Amino acid sequence: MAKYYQPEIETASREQIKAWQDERLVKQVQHVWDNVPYYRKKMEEKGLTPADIQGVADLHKLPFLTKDDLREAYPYGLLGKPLSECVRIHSTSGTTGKRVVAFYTQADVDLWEDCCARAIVAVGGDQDDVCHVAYGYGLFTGGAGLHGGSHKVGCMTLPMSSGSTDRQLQFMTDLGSTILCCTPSYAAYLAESIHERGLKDQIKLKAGIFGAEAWSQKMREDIQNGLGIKAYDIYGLTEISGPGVAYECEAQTGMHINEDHFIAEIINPDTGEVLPMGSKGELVFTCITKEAFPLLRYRTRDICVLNAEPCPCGRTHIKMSKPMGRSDDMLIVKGVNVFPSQIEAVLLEQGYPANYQIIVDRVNHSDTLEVMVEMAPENFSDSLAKITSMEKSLVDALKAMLGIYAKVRLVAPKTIARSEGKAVRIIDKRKI
Ligand code: DLL
Repeated sequence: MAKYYQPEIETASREQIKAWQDERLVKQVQHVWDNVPYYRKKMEEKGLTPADIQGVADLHKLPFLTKDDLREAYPYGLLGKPLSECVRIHSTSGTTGKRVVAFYTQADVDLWEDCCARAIVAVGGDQDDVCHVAYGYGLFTGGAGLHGGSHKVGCMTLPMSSGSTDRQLQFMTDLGSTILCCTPSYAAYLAESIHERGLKDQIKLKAGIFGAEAWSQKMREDIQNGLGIKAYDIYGLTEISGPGVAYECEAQTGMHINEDHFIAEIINPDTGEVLPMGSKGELVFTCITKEAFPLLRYRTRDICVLNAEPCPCGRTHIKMSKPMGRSDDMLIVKGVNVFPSQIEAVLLEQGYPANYQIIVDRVNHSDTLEVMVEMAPENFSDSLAKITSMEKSLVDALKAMLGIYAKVRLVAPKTIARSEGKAVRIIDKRKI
């Protein structure tokens, strides 16, 4: 028997969901028009006023927002409420000086936590569960989102954050964690560590809520077998709240989008044209209830497919597939967003030429990042000591920029093959 956190919402009729979306969109457009001059200007440039948006059927008229807009408007340009009414920020792993910073009022935090609570209940969670949150806490939304959702459901919440595997396993066994929330790659690593230490009999986990990075069906099977659990997907992005924008139910066939808060569209990433249900394209979200960071038609750059078929679980909200890739060059490495431009900025700043390759792989379910870079002819050296010291300072500079370790391999000038067309900067060997 399926459980729902907010049954009247999660199983509402399609007519009801449409009525909510129509009404909330109209209100939200007025809110943005009145309070976000940056977006008002974009609407004016298209000759639009709030009167042009009478419901979801008019959504396509509104201008898009992109990550570039967020950077241009950084930090307060898209704020929809006075700072005195905001209670929290979260941020994505950044680019040079300009991270994406998202703001929340208390109502925004509440609705986000409701979304995460729905995700926890959808995997069978209730007040008797011990919810082990091993997503990072801090600016990243993973820890805070699932933590808040777990509280709302009434689970015993273990705010573990990421890392310190020994401590994770100790609490997991001593306190009997039943639901694990972390990135799929960390779940796979925990499964291996449990196996190596012969702890499987002492683990009480029954379900896991894994997201923030791409993972395959094969990885799902490995985690399910390794931990003896059911592994569920969860999707979200900082700009739209964080985790819980969409979540999987017991059917494990795509993630229900919380359509009472977010309207999803699929567009052709090249033309911006809205595509019919079932087409593959770029996912675009419009927030219809958020106050402080009310993004309209935000281009996620995630490529996926929407599905409006009825779900056996009884939830009526449409589902999105796993993201199948990106329409930009952002890489997600160990759950951290990495743009090649960030790496290039560090290399140039340190006096290297822009001849480099970024090699991403997944070894034992964990991502690795390597940057192969040519030394400038004037800095070329074949002294091992000098190369090691140069590599170390690049590793440190990259860590400061990206927040994660990247292995650096310095090579002699002209080693990296030149391309006649677009330079091949990224080699992603992960099979996902
Ligand atoms: O990753 C929020 C999150 C935290 C989601 C914990 C799920 C669990 P950002 O750091 O802003 O936010 O990164 C957002 O991560 O645009 C996708 O490309 C990717 N992503 C998120 N969830 C999934 C998923 C968080 N389930 C970006 N599968 C998004 C594949 C995902 N990619």
